[in-house]
Amino acid sequence: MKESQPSAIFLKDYKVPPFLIDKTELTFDLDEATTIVTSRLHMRRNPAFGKSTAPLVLDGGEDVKLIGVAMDDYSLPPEEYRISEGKLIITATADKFVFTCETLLEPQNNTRLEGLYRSSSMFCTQCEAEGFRHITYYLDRPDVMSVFTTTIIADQSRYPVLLSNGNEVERSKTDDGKTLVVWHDPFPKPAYLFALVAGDLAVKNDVFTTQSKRDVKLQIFTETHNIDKVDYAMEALKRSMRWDEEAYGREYDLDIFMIVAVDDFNMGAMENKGLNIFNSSCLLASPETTTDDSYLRVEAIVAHEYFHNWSGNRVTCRDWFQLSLKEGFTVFRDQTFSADMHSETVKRVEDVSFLKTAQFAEDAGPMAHPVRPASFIEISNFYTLTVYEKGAEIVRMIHTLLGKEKFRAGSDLYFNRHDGQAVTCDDFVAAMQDASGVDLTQFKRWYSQAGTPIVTVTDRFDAENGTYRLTMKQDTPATPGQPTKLPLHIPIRVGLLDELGNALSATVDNVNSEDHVLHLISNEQVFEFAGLTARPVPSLLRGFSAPVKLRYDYAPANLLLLMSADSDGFNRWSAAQQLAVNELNTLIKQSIDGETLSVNSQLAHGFKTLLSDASLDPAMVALVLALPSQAYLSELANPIYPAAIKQARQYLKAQLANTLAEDFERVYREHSISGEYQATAEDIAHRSLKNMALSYWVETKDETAHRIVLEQFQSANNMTDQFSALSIAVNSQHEKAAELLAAFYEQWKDEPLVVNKWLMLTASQEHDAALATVKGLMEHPAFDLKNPNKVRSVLGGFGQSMSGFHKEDGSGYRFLADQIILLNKRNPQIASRLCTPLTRWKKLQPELSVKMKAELERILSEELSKDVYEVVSKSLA
Ligand code: B3K
Ligand code: ZN
Repeated sequence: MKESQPSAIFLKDYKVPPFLIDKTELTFDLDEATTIVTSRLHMRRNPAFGKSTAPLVLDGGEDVKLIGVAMDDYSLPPEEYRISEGKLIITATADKFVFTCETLLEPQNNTRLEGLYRSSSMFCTQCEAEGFRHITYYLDRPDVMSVFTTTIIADQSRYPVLLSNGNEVERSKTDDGKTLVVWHDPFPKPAYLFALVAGDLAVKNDVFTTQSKRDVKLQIFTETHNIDKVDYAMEALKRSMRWDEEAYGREYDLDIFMIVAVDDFNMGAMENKGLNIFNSSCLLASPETTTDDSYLRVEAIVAHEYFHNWSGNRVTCRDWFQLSLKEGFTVFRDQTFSADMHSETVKRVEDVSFLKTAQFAEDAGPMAHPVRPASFIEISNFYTLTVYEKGAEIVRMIHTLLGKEKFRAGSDLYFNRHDGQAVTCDDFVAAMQDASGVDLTQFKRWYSQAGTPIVTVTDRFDAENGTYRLTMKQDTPATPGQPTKLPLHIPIRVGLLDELGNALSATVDNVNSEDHVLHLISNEQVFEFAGLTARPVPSLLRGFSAPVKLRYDYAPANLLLLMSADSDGFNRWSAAQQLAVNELNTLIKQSIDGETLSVNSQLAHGFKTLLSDASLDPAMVALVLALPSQAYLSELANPIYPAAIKQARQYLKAQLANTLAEDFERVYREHSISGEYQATAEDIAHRSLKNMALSYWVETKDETAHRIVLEQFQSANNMTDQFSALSIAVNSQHEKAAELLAAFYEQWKDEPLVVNKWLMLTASQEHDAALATVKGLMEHPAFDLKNPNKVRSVLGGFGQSMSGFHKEDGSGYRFLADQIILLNKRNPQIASRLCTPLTRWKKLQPELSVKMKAELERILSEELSKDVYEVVSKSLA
């Protein structure tokens, strides 16, 4: 353990910066061994800070070597500045001055992948949140916005492409024959949006004409061998640009928009002004190598990063506590975009399913924090599902409370009022409130209160006067640092059905409708529906109108009714999930108690109806057929018995398969489409239902089904079908599974993105030798500890495997802890992310819980990065 532990910083301590940087002039002299960065900062004291003689304190990093410092071209002798804990401090400064400094970097040794680093043969950058300080000394905080001019000097033959933000304004040759390019970005921006790329790259060009008839040059850059895989991303970019004009009235501002794909990247992508940098896994797509899911992901991420140009770049965050200001809003924007491009209900189900599995688990664990955290040790740890996904739910609730038109008026006001500013979540809500007249005072608690509220509903029908009453209670469990909670403003969309499933109109507060938004604002409240002749079946929380856990004691028959007849597509799915969860919980309990598993499955009836209804969207049918995942069942369980969850789920799947074997076979055949691959909603829907049906059918151990898996694997003309066949073979423990895995690797070993999928599937297998398999993968030629995608595939995949990770003797936990310790220094952000499965130790069955805890303690006894220290120490607190 370190002598002194890293300390937290607090939102309440926020102060405006003492200095401003009007202009930033950077020169990069790039070279393989050392890169020299010269920065000239045109600075002045910030009038908003008040009169002061505060010293100039610039952020830096231990990996930055300072060559020299000057003030207004006077070189400072060492006694006139000092460096302490990575910061450069100059005590005496004028009110206005030009600060110059020269730093030396070794990008090739940068394994943290923040700041300037090498990926394959190129140079690239990642500056959000605090990466810029690893390039040069700076006021590295988002409320310091500056106009950047960037000069890049490099060898022409190795780095013919030299890119930075804004527009290229100059290109020449230096005396020693190198290329010199100057980029200028006219929009003031924080340093986290700075980017630079240099390499020998191929480009795809296109043009987008904006609504005001300006032509914007679009460019996507990749390594030469990948340039044939960017057409889909380019089309997605143009769709995003058009959509943001139509849905939000937002037009692109610069004359050029560039995207670059890099292989080594800590996350998905980055919205640098005019120069987005993408993890190649989130940009490249081709039918042969990319699954439908990945196609949709490429489209969503291209859109997300593009939308940041307004929600994030033109209007940015005042400080990192406000991260959800840009992330929650932008996720909401990309979710709505994808819904508009495909199916609204399918998209909603996918997003909610993810939220309920992963964000709810985060909100119930030791790292639980509000959407606007009050403190942090390392900001990189707060790019979380809470900030992103729950943050998006908050914006969605505002949309529900305001309605479409007023929400648009609110977003217009927000963008216009704050263009060019660094603002807060409060400013966002104020704009929404001012433009709509809707009071959001209590609603704002969603930003500051952590934890998932539990809403418990009971009901009573009064036949005499035809009223139906819903009593709702809300309760948010305690989270670290927040023992007591205040009531939230929770919008709950509700409809009523008669016993045949017809929608009923009813009157609430003098409004007669088939669909009501109820405002739950107190700890307990009663809502009365008038004008009914018989007891209705309630359809609660339609569209998942709030990120809460809903508790209402539904009879199985009513869940079946909702599943087949509710007018709200989301709740049809939700009812099926609830039914499946109830049955799985019965089975889990039997398994824990050592009983023989058996269940009289109502779900089978629901599935039967669904499989025979040709009028339904096949994508929705596939989603309803998907049993709750092991991860979701773990989130619901307390304590978690991993082996019981695995066994129960396998049992139910096999039982449903045997009951409905003929239906699954028929549906498989009906939805097998031929022809050229297309990533359209319609074709994706058919493929998803077909492959879901096959995954059941194969469980019957029917020979035809087994043969069809092999045939589909061999003859598929697209990765979705081939990879589905492979996954089905692996998950059903098909006798040829190992052979197929080997053949798949042989076929695709030269396509790194496909190999990543293979690594993930291999690492997440459920069998006794799972841990040994993963250890083997770490030695496999396809594995590379330097590449985050590979680490995520293998170790992330492993963390999902009930058999490998949760081995009874704790060896799975020990193995993961070893890898975290190994990666802690090399790449702290990735190491910290890998800790997530270990943070659940308190919820595990007692024998496993102690073993997991011991591994966390072992990690904590090491010399740790801030990133890993924060997660591990909070988990043990
Ligand atoms: N803003 C970036 C995330 C940066 C993460 C830094 N650790 C991508 C995005 O959310 O669009
Ligand atoms: Zn984002």
